[in-house]
Amino acid sequence: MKDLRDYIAKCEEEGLLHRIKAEVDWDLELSHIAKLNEEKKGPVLLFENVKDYDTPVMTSACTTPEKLSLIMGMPRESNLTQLMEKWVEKGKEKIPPEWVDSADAPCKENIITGDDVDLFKFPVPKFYPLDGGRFWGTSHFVVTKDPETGWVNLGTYRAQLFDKNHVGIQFIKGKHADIMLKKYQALKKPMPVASIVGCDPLLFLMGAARISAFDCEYDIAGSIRGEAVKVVKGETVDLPVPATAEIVMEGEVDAEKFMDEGPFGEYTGYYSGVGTDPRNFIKVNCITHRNNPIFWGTTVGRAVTDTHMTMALTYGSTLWQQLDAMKIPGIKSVYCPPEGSGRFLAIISMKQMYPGHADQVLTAAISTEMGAYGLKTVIVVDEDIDPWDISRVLYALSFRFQPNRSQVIKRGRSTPLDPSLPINARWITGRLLIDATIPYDWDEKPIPVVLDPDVVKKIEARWSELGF
Ligand SMILES: Cc1cc2nc3c(=O)[nH]c(=O)nc-3n(C[C@H](O)[C@H](O)[C@H](O)COP(=O)(O)O)c2cc1C
Ligand SMILES: [Mn+2]
Repeated sequence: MKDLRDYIAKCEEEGLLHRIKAEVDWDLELSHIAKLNEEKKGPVLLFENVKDYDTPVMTSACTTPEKLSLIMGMPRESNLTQLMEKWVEKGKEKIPPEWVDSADAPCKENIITGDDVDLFKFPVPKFYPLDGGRFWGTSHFVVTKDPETGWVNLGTYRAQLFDKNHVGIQFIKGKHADIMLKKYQALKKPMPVASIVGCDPLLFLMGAARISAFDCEYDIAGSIRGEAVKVVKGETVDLPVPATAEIVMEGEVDAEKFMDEGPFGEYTGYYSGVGTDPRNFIKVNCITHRNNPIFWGTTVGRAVTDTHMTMALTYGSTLWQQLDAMKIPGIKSVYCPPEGSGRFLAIISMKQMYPGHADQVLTAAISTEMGAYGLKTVIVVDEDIDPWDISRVLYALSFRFQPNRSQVIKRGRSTPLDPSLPINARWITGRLLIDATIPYDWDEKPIPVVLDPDVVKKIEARWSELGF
Protein backbone atom coordinates (compact mmCIF):
# COMPACT_ATOMS: atom_id res chain seq x y z
CA MET A 1 0.00 0.00 0.00
CA LYS A 2 1.58 3.23 -1.15
CA ASP A 3 -0.99 5.90 -0.57
CA LEU A 4 -4.47 6.84 0.56
CA ARG A 5 -5.94 5.88 -2.81
CA ASP A 6 -4.63 2.31 -2.46
CA TYR A 7 -6.26 2.15 0.96
CA ILE A 8 -9.59 3.43 -0.33
CA ALA A 9 -9.48 0.90 -3.19
CA LYS A 10 -8.62 -1.92 -0.78
CA CYS A 11 -11.49 -0.95 1.55
CA GLU A 12 -13.87 -0.83 -1.39
CA GLU A 13 -12.75 -4.31 -2.49
CA GLU A 14 -13.30 -5.63 1.04
CA GLY A 15 -16.74 -4.02 1.39
CA LEU A 16 -15.46 -1.64 4.04
CA LEU A 17 -16.04 1.65 2.20
CA HIS A 18 -19.15 3.77 2.05
CA ARG A 19 -19.33 6.67 -0.41
CA ILE A 20 -21.66 9.49 0.62
CA LYS A 21 -22.93 11.25 -2.47
CA ALA A 22 -25.53 13.47 -0.81
CA GLU A 23 -24.39 16.99 0.06
CA VAL A 24 -23.00 17.24 3.59
CA ASP A 25 -21.94 20.39 5.44
CA TRP A 26 -18.31 20.56 6.64
CA ASP A 27 -19.69 22.56 9.59
CA LEU A 28 -20.59 19.87 12.20
CA GLU A 29 -22.71 17.71 9.89
CA LEU A 30 -19.80 15.79 8.35
CA SER A 31 -18.10 15.10 11.69
CA HIS A 32 -21.37 14.08 13.33
CA ILE A 33 -22.11 11.56 10.59
CA ALA A 34 -18.59 10.22 10.98
CA LYS A 35 -18.87 10.08 14.79
CA LEU A 36 -22.20 8.18 14.76
CA ASN A 37 -20.79 5.87 12.11
CA GLU A 38 -17.68 5.24 14.22
CA GLU A 39 -19.76 4.51 17.32
CA LYS A 40 -21.52 1.82 15.26
CA LYS A 41 -18.14 0.53 14.08
CA GLY A 42 -19.22 1.37 10.54
CA PRO A 43 -17.20 1.52 7.33
CA VAL A 44 -14.61 4.00 6.11
CA LEU A 45 -16.53 7.03 4.82
CA LEU A 46 -15.76 9.05 1.72
CA PHE A 47 -17.80 12.26 1.63
CA GLU A 48 -17.86 13.05 -2.08
CA ASN A 49 -20.11 16.10 -1.96
CA VAL A 50 -19.00 18.49 0.76
CA LYS A 51 -20.92 21.77 0.80
CA ASP A 52 -18.97 24.59 -0.92
CA TYR A 53 -16.16 22.23 -2.03
CA ASP A 54 -15.08 19.85 -4.79
CA THR A 55 -12.56 18.04 -2.61
CA PRO A 56 -13.82 14.83 -0.97
CA VAL A 57 -13.18 14.06 2.70
CA MET A 58 -12.36 10.65 4.12
CA THR A 59 -13.10 9.72 7.75
CA SER A 60 -13.38 6.67 9.98
CA ALA A 61 -10.33 4.97 8.52
CA CYS A 62 -9.10 3.19 11.65
CA THR A 63 -12.22 2.40 13.69
CA THR A 64 -12.10 -1.39 13.81
CA PRO A 65 -9.45 -4.11 14.05
CA GLU A 66 -10.46 -5.10 10.49
CA LYS A 67 -9.49 -1.70 9.10
CA LEU A 68 -6.31 -1.61 11.15
CA SER A 69 -5.47 -5.10 9.83
CA LEU A 70 -5.73 -3.86 6.25
CA ILE A 71 -3.46 -0.95 7.11
CA MET A 72 -0.94 -3.25 8.80
CA GLY A 73 -1.02 -5.77 5.93
CA MET A 74 -2.38 -8.49 8.25
CA PRO A 75 -5.24 -11.00 7.80
CA ARG A 76 -8.56 -9.21 8.10
CA GLU A 77 -9.68 -11.16 11.18
CA SER A 78 -6.60 -10.24 13.28
CA ASN A 79 -7.32 -8.79 16.70
CA LEU A 80 -5.59 -5.77 18.22
CA THR A 81 -3.14 -7.88 20.22
CA GLN A 82 -2.06 -9.73 17.07
CA LEU A 83 -1.53 -6.41 15.28
CA MET A 84 0.50 -5.20 18.24
CA GLU A 85 2.58 -8.36 18.08
CA LYS A 86 3.51 -7.55 14.47
CA TRP A 87 4.23 -3.94 15.39
CA VAL A 88 6.54 -5.07 18.22
CA GLU A 89 8.31 -7.57 15.97
CA LYS A 90 8.80 -5.28 12.96
CA GLY A 91 9.57 -2.29 15.16
CA LYS A 92 12.93 -3.85 15.92
CA GLU A 93 14.09 -3.26 12.36
CA LYS A 94 14.37 -0.14 10.27
CA ILE A 95 14.08 0.53 6.57
CA PRO A 96 14.98 4.18 5.89
CA PRO A 97 12.92 6.12 3.36
CA GLU A 98 13.97 6.36 -0.26
CA TRP A 99 14.30 9.76 -1.97
CA VAL A 100 12.60 10.34 -5.30
CA ASP A 101 12.71 13.33 -7.66
CA SER A 102 9.93 15.87 -7.72
CA ALA A 103 9.03 14.71 -11.22
CA ASP A 104 8.15 11.29 -9.76
CA ALA A 105 6.21 12.70 -6.82
CA PRO A 106 2.44 13.12 -7.36
CA CYS A 107 2.28 15.44 -4.33
CA LYS A 108 4.01 18.05 -6.54
CA GLU A 109 1.30 18.06 -9.21
CA ASN A 110 0.12 21.43 -7.87
CA ILE A 111 2.35 23.93 -6.10
CA ILE A 112 0.89 27.01 -4.43
CA THR A 113 3.14 29.57 -2.79
CA GLY A 114 3.12 33.06 -1.27
CA ASP A 115 -0.10 35.05 -1.42
CA ASP A 116 -1.88 32.29 -3.35
CA VAL A 117 -1.83 30.05 -0.29
CA ASP A 118 -5.39 29.79 0.97
CA LEU A 119 -6.26 27.03 3.40
CA PHE A 120 -9.96 27.83 3.01
CA LYS A 121 -9.76 26.16 -0.41
CA PHE A 122 -9.85 22.83 1.44
CA PRO A 123 -12.95 21.33 3.13
CA VAL A 124 -11.58 21.59 6.66
CA PRO A 125 -14.27 20.27 9.05
CA LYS A 126 -15.57 21.79 12.25
CA PHE A 127 -16.09 18.82 14.56
CA TYR A 128 -18.02 19.77 17.74
CA PRO A 129 -20.18 22.77 18.69
CA LEU A 130 -17.84 24.03 21.45
CA ASP A 131 -14.68 23.66 19.35
CA GLY A 132 -12.76 26.88 18.81
CA GLY A 133 -12.97 26.56 15.02
CA ARG A 134 -12.20 24.26 12.12
CA PHE A 135 -9.38 21.73 12.50
CA TRP A 136 -7.01 21.24 9.58
CA GLY A 137 -5.00 18.60 11.34
CA THR A 138 -6.59 15.57 12.96
CA SER A 139 -5.63 12.60 10.76
CA HIS A 140 -2.45 14.33 9.72
CA PHE A 141 1.13 14.34 10.91
CA VAL A 142 3.81 16.97 11.19
CA VAL A 143 7.33 16.38 9.88
CA THR A 144 10.18 18.15 11.68
CA LYS A 145 13.96 17.80 11.83
CA ASP A 146 16.33 18.13 14.77
CA PRO A 147 18.66 21.05 13.95
CA GLU A 148 21.59 19.37 15.75
CA THR A 149 21.41 15.74 14.68
CA GLY A 150 19.21 15.72 11.57
CA TRP A 151 16.79 13.24 13.23
CA VAL A 152 13.47 13.43 11.34
CA ASN A 153 10.27 13.06 13.37
CA LEU A 154 6.63 12.45 12.44
CA GLY A 155 4.07 13.46 15.04
CA THR A 156 0.31 13.94 15.03
CA TYR A 157 -0.48 17.20 16.82
CA ARG A 158 -3.86 18.83 16.29
CA ALA A 159 -3.86 21.88 14.04
CA GLN A 160 -6.57 24.54 14.11
CA LEU A 161 -7.32 26.63 11.05
CA PHE A 162 -6.82 30.31 12.02
CA ASP A 163 -6.83 32.11 8.68
CA LYS A 164 -5.81 31.57 5.07
CA ASN A 165 -2.16 30.93 5.95
CA HIS A 166 -1.94 30.24 9.69
CA VAL A 167 -2.83 27.14 11.69
CA GLY A 168 -2.48 26.61 15.43
CA ILE A 169 -0.33 23.72 16.55
CA GLN A 170 -0.33 22.01 19.92
CA PHE A 171 3.00 20.39 20.78
CA ILE A 172 2.47 19.09 24.32
CA LYS A 173 5.62 19.54 26.45
CA GLY A 174 8.17 16.79 25.88
CA LYS A 175 6.70 15.60 22.59
CA HIS A 176 9.38 15.24 19.94
CA ALA A 177 8.43 18.33 17.92
CA ASP A 178 8.44 20.31 21.18
CA ILE A 179 11.95 19.11 22.00
CA MET A 180 13.08 20.17 18.51
CA LEU A 181 11.28 23.51 18.70
CA LYS A 182 13.23 24.40 21.86
CA LYS A 183 16.48 23.79 19.97
CA TYR A 184 15.42 26.10 17.13
CA GLN A 185 14.47 28.67 19.76
CA ALA A 186 17.98 28.51 21.23
CA LEU A 187 19.36 29.04 17.72
CA LYS A 188 16.92 31.97 17.29
CA LYS A 189 15.47 30.36 14.16
CA PRO A 190 11.93 29.37 13.25
CA MET A 191 11.35 25.61 12.93
CA PRO A 192 10.51 24.40 9.42
CA VAL A 193 7.55 22.01 9.39
CA ALA A 194 5.40 20.10 6.93
CA SER A 195 1.87 18.89 7.69
CA ILE A 196 0.78 15.85 5.69
CA VAL A 197 -2.92 15.26 5.04
CA GLY A 198 -3.72 12.04 3.19
CA CYS A 199 -1.10 9.32 2.74
CA ASP A 200 -0.52 5.62 3.31
CA PRO A 201 -2.54 5.39 6.55
CA LEU A 202 0.32 3.50 8.19
CA LEU A 203 2.19 6.82 8.23
CA PHE A 204 -0.65 8.44 10.17
CA LEU A 205 -0.45 5.57 12.68
CA MET A 206 3.27 6.33 12.90
CA GLY A 207 2.54 10.00 13.58
CA ALA A 208 0.26 8.98 16.43
CA ALA A 209 2.72 6.39 17.79
CA ARG A 210 5.08 6.94 20.69
CA ILE A 211 8.17 5.77 18.80
CA SER A 212 11.31 6.43 20.92
CA ALA A 213 13.09 9.75 20.66
CA PHE A 214 15.84 9.83 17.99
CA ASP A 215 14.09 7.11 15.97
CA CYS A 216 12.47 8.16 12.72
CA GLU A 217 8.90 6.97 12.22
CA TYR A 218 9.51 6.61 8.43
CA ASP A 219 12.10 3.89 9.16
CA ILE A 220 9.67 1.85 11.25
CA ALA A 221 6.89 2.28 8.66
CA GLY A 222 9.36 0.92 6.09
CA SER A 223 9.99 -2.11 8.28
CA ILE A 224 6.29 -2.87 8.81
CA ARG A 225 5.61 -2.46 5.06
CA GLY A 226 8.77 -4.37 4.14
CA GLU A 227 9.54 -1.59 1.69
CA ALA A 228 11.03 1.92 1.99
CA VAL A 229 8.62 4.86 2.14
CA LYS A 230 9.16 7.07 -0.93
CA VAL A 231 9.84 10.66 0.06
CA VAL A 232 10.56 13.89 -1.77
CA LYS A 233 12.04 17.15 -0.52
CA GLY A 234 9.60 19.92 0.41
CA GLU A 235 9.48 22.97 -1.89
CA THR A 236 10.29 25.54 0.78
CA VAL A 237 11.46 23.30 3.64
CA ASP A 238 14.34 20.84 3.72
CA LEU A 239 12.17 17.99 4.98
CA PRO A 240 11.25 14.59 3.52
CA VAL A 241 7.53 14.38 2.73
CA PRO A 242 5.71 11.31 1.32
CA ALA A 243 5.87 11.50 -2.48
CA THR A 244 2.28 10.28 -2.83
CA ALA A 245 0.77 12.53 -0.13
CA GLU A 246 -2.56 14.09 -1.05
CA ILE A 247 -1.80 17.48 0.51
CA VAL A 248 1.44 18.85 1.95
CA MET A 249 1.39 22.09 3.91
CA GLU A 250 4.82 23.66 4.38
CA GLY A 251 5.62 26.40 6.84
CA GLU A 252 7.44 27.45 9.96
CA VAL A 253 6.83 27.70 13.69
CA ASP A 254 8.35 30.51 15.76
CA ALA A 255 8.74 29.25 19.35
CA GLU A 256 8.19 32.73 20.72
CA LYS A 257 4.97 33.57 18.91
CA PHE A 258 1.51 32.55 20.11
CA MET A 259 -2.14 32.87 19.11
CA ASP A 260 -5.28 31.84 20.97
CA GLU A 261 -6.03 28.21 20.14
CA GLY A 262 -8.74 25.67 20.96
CA PRO A 263 -10.71 24.38 22.55
CA PHE A 264 -11.06 21.01 20.84
CA GLY A 265 -13.20 17.99 21.77
CA GLU A 266 -10.52 15.62 23.06
CA TYR A 267 -10.30 11.83 22.99
CA THR A 268 -11.14 11.77 26.69
CA GLY A 269 -14.64 12.89 25.72
CA TYR A 270 -14.06 16.25 27.41
CA TYR A 271 -12.41 19.56 26.68
CA SER A 272 -8.93 19.75 28.17
CA GLY A 273 -9.42 23.11 29.84
CA VAL A 274 -11.66 26.13 29.78
CA GLY A 275 -11.76 28.21 26.60
CA THR A 276 -8.71 29.04 24.51
CA ASP A 277 -5.01 28.87 25.35
CA PRO A 278 -2.08 30.69 23.77
CA ARG A 279 -0.25 28.27 21.50
CA ASN A 280 2.35 28.21 18.78
CA PHE A 281 1.21 28.28 15.19
CA ILE A 282 2.41 27.41 11.72
CA LYS A 283 2.87 30.24 9.24
CA VAL A 284 2.12 28.51 5.96
CA ASN A 285 4.37 29.40 3.03
CA CYS A 286 3.48 26.73 0.51
CA ILE A 287 0.96 24.03 -0.26
CA THR A 288 1.52 21.23 -2.70
CA HIS A 289 -1.17 18.73 -3.60
CA ARG A 290 -2.10 15.96 -5.98
CA ASN A 291 -4.64 16.51 -8.70
CA ASN A 292 -8.12 16.00 -7.23
CA PRO A 293 -6.76 15.69 -3.70
CA ILE A 294 -8.60 13.85 -0.92
CA PHE A 295 -8.80 15.46 2.52
CA TRP A 296 -8.66 13.20 5.58
CA GLY A 297 -9.97 13.80 9.12
CA THR A 298 -10.91 11.92 12.26
CA THR A 299 -13.49 12.74 14.89
CA VAL A 300 -11.54 12.33 18.17
CA GLY A 301 -14.20 13.08 20.91
CA ARG A 302 -15.56 10.48 23.31
CA ALA A 303 -14.58 6.80 23.04
CA VAL A 304 -14.64 4.65 21.00
CA THR A 305 -13.68 6.25 17.68
CA ASP A 306 -10.94 6.06 15.14
CA THR A 307 -8.58 7.88 17.46
CA HIS A 308 -9.06 5.44 20.33
CA MET A 309 -8.46 2.46 18.08
CA THR A 310 -5.37 4.14 16.64
CA MET A 311 -4.01 4.84 20.10
CA ALA A 312 -4.87 1.37 21.41
CA LEU A 313 -2.71 -0.05 18.63
CA THR A 314 0.16 2.42 18.66
CA TYR A 315 0.43 3.22 22.38
CA GLY A 316 -0.19 -0.41 23.36
CA SER A 317 2.52 -1.59 20.96
CA THR A 318 4.95 0.94 22.37
CA LEU A 319 4.33 -0.22 25.93
CA TRP A 320 4.86 -3.82 24.85
CA GLN A 321 8.06 -2.90 22.96
CA GLN A 322 9.46 -1.08 25.94
CA LEU A 323 8.69 -3.99 28.28
CA ASP A 324 10.40 -6.24 25.73
CA ALA A 325 13.44 -3.98 25.74
CA MET A 326 13.68 -4.42 29.52
CA LYS A 327 14.22 -8.14 28.85
CA ILE A 328 11.74 -9.26 31.48
CA PRO A 329 10.97 -12.92 30.78
CA GLY A 330 7.48 -14.38 30.60
CA ILE A 331 5.47 -11.52 29.10
CA LYS A 332 2.90 -13.20 26.89
CA SER A 333 0.83 -10.31 25.60
CA VAL A 334 -0.28 -6.78 26.29
CA TYR A 335 -3.63 -5.09 25.70
CA CYS A 336 -4.42 -1.44 26.24
CA PRO A 337 -8.19 -1.19 25.68
CA PRO A 338 -9.48 1.40 23.20
CA GLU A 339 -12.06 2.36 25.84
CA GLY A 340 -9.10 3.78 27.79
CA SER A 341 -7.66 5.23 24.60
CA GLY A 342 -4.78 2.78 24.78
CA ARG A 343 -3.10 4.73 27.52
CA PHE A 344 -5.02 4.92 30.82
CA LEU A 345 -5.41 1.18 31.38
CA ALA A 346 -3.06 -1.69 30.51
CA ILE A 347 -3.63 -5.42 30.95
CA ILE A 348 -0.62 -7.71 30.75
CA SER A 349 -0.70 -11.48 30.54
CA MET A 350 2.40 -13.28 31.82
CA LYS A 351 3.85 -16.65 32.73
CA GLN A 352 5.17 -16.31 36.27
CA MET A 353 8.63 -17.82 36.62
CA TYR A 354 9.84 -16.73 40.08
CA PRO A 355 8.51 -15.10 43.26
CA GLY A 356 7.78 -11.42 42.83
CA HIS A 357 7.72 -11.72 39.02
CA ALA A 358 4.21 -10.24 38.73
CA ASP A 359 5.23 -7.29 40.95
CA GLN A 360 8.22 -6.71 38.70
CA VAL A 361 6.00 -6.56 35.61
CA LEU A 362 3.63 -4.11 37.30
CA THR A 363 6.34 -1.70 38.37
CA ALA A 364 8.15 -2.13 35.04
CA ALA A 365 5.03 -1.11 33.12
CA ILE A 366 4.84 2.24 34.89
CA SER A 367 8.60 2.74 34.56
CA THR A 368 8.64 2.52 30.77
CA GLU A 369 8.67 5.82 28.87
CA MET A 370 5.14 5.01 27.72
CA GLY A 371 3.78 3.95 31.11
CA ALA A 372 5.44 6.75 33.03
CA TYR A 373 3.18 9.25 31.30
CA GLY A 374 -0.52 8.98 31.98
CA LEU A 375 -0.97 5.26 32.60
CA LYS A 376 -3.26 4.95 35.64
CA THR A 377 -4.20 1.29 36.06
CA VAL A 378 -2.12 -1.79 35.28
CA ILE A 379 -3.51 -5.29 35.70
CA VAL A 380 -1.39 -8.42 35.40
CA VAL A 381 -3.05 -11.75 34.74
CA ASP A 382 -1.72 -15.28 34.38
CA GLU A 383 -0.85 -16.74 31.01
CA ASP A 384 -4.13 -18.70 30.77
CA ILE A 385 -5.96 -15.38 30.34
CA ASP A 386 -5.88 -13.36 27.13
CA PRO A 387 -5.67 -9.70 28.11
CA TRP A 388 -8.13 -8.68 25.38
CA ASP A 389 -10.70 -11.19 26.61
CA ILE A 390 -12.37 -8.83 29.09
CA SER A 391 -14.72 -11.42 30.57
CA ARG A 392 -11.68 -13.56 31.48
CA VAL A 393 -9.96 -10.48 32.90
CA LEU A 394 -13.03 -9.84 35.06
CA TYR A 395 -12.85 -13.48 36.13
CA ALA A 396 -9.25 -12.97 37.29
CA LEU A 397 -10.21 -9.75 39.05
CA SER A 398 -12.98 -11.61 40.85
CA PHE A 399 -11.27 -14.87 41.80
CA ARG A 400 -7.52 -14.22 41.86
CA PHE A 401 -7.14 -10.59 42.86
CA GLN A 402 -7.03 -9.91 46.61
CA PRO A 403 -7.19 -6.22 47.61
CA ASN A 404 -5.47 -6.90 50.95
CA ARG A 405 -2.42 -8.21 49.21
CA SER A 406 -2.21 -7.35 45.60
CA GLN A 407 -2.84 -3.70 44.90
CA VAL A 408 -0.46 -0.77 45.23
CA ILE A 409 -0.95 2.92 44.58
CA LYS A 410 1.91 5.05 43.29
CA ARG A 411 2.16 8.59 42.01
CA GLY A 412 3.57 9.80 38.72
CA ARG A 413 3.31 12.06 35.69
CA SER A 414 -0.18 12.69 34.36
CA THR A 415 -1.40 13.76 30.98
CA PRO A 416 -2.90 17.26 31.16
CA LEU A 417 -5.94 15.85 29.35
CA ASP A 418 -7.09 13.55 32.18
CA PRO A 419 -10.59 14.75 33.11
CA SER A 420 -10.53 12.75 36.37
CA LEU A 421 -8.20 15.42 37.79
CA PRO A 422 -9.14 19.07 38.49
CA ILE A 423 -8.42 21.27 35.47
CA ASN A 424 -5.67 23.17 37.29
CA ALA A 425 -3.93 20.19 38.87
CA ARG A 426 -3.23 17.70 36.15
CA TRP A 427 0.53 17.19 36.41
CA ILE A 428 0.48 14.36 38.94
CA THR A 429 -1.72 11.27 38.86
CA GLY A 430 -2.17 8.16 40.98
CA ARG A 431 -1.29 4.76 39.54
CA LEU A 432 -3.06 1.61 40.61
CA LEU A 433 -1.15 -1.65 40.18
CA ILE A 434 -3.33 -4.74 40.38
CA ASP A 435 -1.93 -8.23 40.62
CA ALA A 436 -4.70 -10.55 39.46
CA THR A 437 -2.48 -13.64 39.30
CA ILE A 438 -2.31 -16.66 41.58
CA PRO A 439 0.79 -15.98 43.73
CA TYR A 440 3.77 -17.91 42.39
CA ASP A 441 5.18 -18.41 45.85
CA TRP A 442 2.17 -20.19 47.33
CA ASP A 443 2.98 -23.80 48.14
CA GLU A 444 -0.67 -24.68 48.06
CA LYS A 445 -2.50 -23.19 45.13
CA PRO A 446 -6.28 -23.26 44.75
CA ILE A 447 -7.36 -26.53 43.16
CA PRO A 448 -9.17 -25.84 39.90
CA VAL A 449 -12.44 -27.57 39.10
CA VAL A 450 -11.87 -29.56 35.92
CA LEU A 451 -14.05 -31.88 33.92
CA ASP A 452 -13.15 -35.49 33.36
CA PRO A 453 -11.67 -35.52 29.84
CA ASP A 454 -12.91 -39.04 29.04
CA VAL A 455 -16.47 -38.16 30.00
CA VAL A 456 -16.23 -34.97 27.93
CA LYS A 457 -15.10 -36.97 24.91
CA LYS A 458 -17.98 -39.39 25.26
CA ILE A 459 -20.50 -36.60 25.62
CA GLU A 460 -19.14 -34.84 22.56
CA ALA A 461 -19.75 -38.00 20.56
CA ARG A 462 -23.36 -38.08 21.85
CA TRP A 463 -24.00 -34.35 21.48
CA SER A 464 -26.61 -34.55 18.70
CA GLU A 465 -28.20 -37.60 20.28
CA LEU A 466 -28.76 -35.41 23.35
CA GLY A 467 -30.91 -33.18 21.21
CA PHE A 468 -28.61 -30.13 21.00
C1 LIG B 1 -6.04 12.56 16.31
C2 LIG B 1 -4.90 12.79 17.25
C3 LIG B 1 -4.65 14.06 17.76
C4 LIG B 1 -3.58 14.30 18.60
N1 LIG B 1 -3.34 15.57 19.04
C5 LIG B 1 -2.22 15.83 19.76
C6 LIG B 1 -1.90 17.18 20.10
O1 LIG B 1 -2.63 18.13 19.78
N2 LIG B 1 -0.76 17.41 20.78
C7 LIG B 1 0.08 16.39 21.16
O2 LIG B 1 1.12 16.65 21.74
N3 LIG B 1 -0.23 15.09 20.87
C8 LIG B 1 -1.36 14.80 20.17
N4 LIG B 1 -1.65 13.50 19.84
C9 LIG B 1 -0.80 12.41 20.35
C10 LIG B 1 0.52 12.33 19.57
O3 LIG B 1 0.25 12.11 18.21
C11 LIG B 1 1.42 11.21 20.07
O4 LIG B 1 1.75 11.46 21.43
C12 LIG B 1 2.71 11.04 19.29
O5 LIG B 1 3.53 10.17 20.03
C13 LIG B 1 3.46 12.33 19.06
O6 LIG B 1 4.62 12.08 18.28
P1 LIG B 1 6.08 12.15 18.92
O7 LIG B 1 6.16 10.99 19.90
O8 LIG B 1 7.00 11.94 17.77
O9 LIG B 1 6.21 13.46 19.59
C14 LIG B 1 -2.73 13.23 18.99
C15 LIG B 1 -2.98 11.95 18.50
C16 LIG B 1 -4.05 11.71 17.64
C17 LIG B 1 -4.30 10.33 17.11
MN1 LIG C 1 8.68 10.65 17.46
